Amino acid sequence: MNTNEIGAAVEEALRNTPFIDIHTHLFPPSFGNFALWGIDELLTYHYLEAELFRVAEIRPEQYWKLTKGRRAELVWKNLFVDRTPISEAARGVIAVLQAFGLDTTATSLTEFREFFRAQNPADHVREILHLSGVSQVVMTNDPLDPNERALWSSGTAIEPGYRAALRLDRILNEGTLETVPEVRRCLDVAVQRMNPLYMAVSLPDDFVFPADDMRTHLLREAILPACRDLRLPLALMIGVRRGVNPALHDAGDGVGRADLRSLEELCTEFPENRFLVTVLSRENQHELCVYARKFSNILPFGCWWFLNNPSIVEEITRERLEMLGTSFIPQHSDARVLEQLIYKWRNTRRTLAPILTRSYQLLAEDGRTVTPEEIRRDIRRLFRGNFESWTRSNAQ
Ligand code: RAT
Ligand code: ZN
Repeated sequence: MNTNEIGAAVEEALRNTPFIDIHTHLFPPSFGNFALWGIDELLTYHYLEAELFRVAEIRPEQYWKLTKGRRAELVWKNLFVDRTPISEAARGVIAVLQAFGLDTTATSLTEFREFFRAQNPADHVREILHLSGVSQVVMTNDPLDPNERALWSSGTAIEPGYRAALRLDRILNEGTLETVPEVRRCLDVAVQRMNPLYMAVSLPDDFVFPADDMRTHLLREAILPACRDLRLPLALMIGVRRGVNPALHDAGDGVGRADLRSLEELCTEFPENRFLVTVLSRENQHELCVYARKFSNILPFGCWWFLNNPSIVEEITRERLEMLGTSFIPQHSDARVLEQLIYKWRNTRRTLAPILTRSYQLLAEDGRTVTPEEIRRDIRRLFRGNFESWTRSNAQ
């Protein structure tokens, strides 16, 4: 294949491979208010709120007193009417509107609201998954959220396409449960109810393991033994600094470089556990690749949150391909609002196409031409197979 043919084969494989979105904050329609969709939710996404506070007159305290509808209108006016929406998060909303044939230059939200109100939720989910090229989304499920717990314990049916992930932030970062037996019982009950694909925790930039603290104690005595017994990977999402500017609520979290020697300690002490790992700091990306080369129980995943911008995704993905071949998971969406799947996955495909093409082209120059079949196999592995093989013991 020549360069053009390679490029076309890569694009074809990216387009036709149904991806698994391994980390989102989405919920199925049966979860009622947990399931966010539509224009008001899209515009009040905290990535956009952070941008609003940079330019609008309004102070955060006043903003939070407004209704969601008013907040959405303010975001639209400030970021989409008075300014050109060229940031990643703003352009994403434009891409969603365009996907539905809506007027991206409208000055009011009326037409958009009418459009979304007219959708049947279950059909809308099916359509969005189809448009996004995603076959399955993994949720973020908090076993200690009373409202969510009520839904799980009443056996609420879950629409196809959604799977659970058990999120441990309250247990490991807030110390809500104190003893090892309490934590273990909570995990066993939650796993029984949710049938999660993995457990997950976000960790601060100053995360240290081992340390003389509750987190180390619970990881060692409760969480990692439970993950091993239940054959579930633990996703470590390292490097978030919560509440750097608390007035901004969800938009107020920041990032810091972490000391990944803690990861080395974890992998050495728990060689039978599997760790899905993502790091928020750009400065930690190369080290993560090096650690993944030392410990086969690390599977790097995603370009998380502030990293999910084409320039940075490109850099990280090239580095990972060069250092790890296809043994990583390039991206997750982190979508909170259903329709975000459309733009986030479209952007990922668009950014990855030239990177993969270039890798195959270099390989061809060095003496090995790839076939379209091999390209499909690689892309399937990156966006499905690697995750499936790590979670197989727990697949549907
Ligand atoms: O990307 C985000 O939406 C963040 O607010 C976080 O939710 C982060 O992804 C997380 O899972 O902690
Ligand atoms: Zn997230």
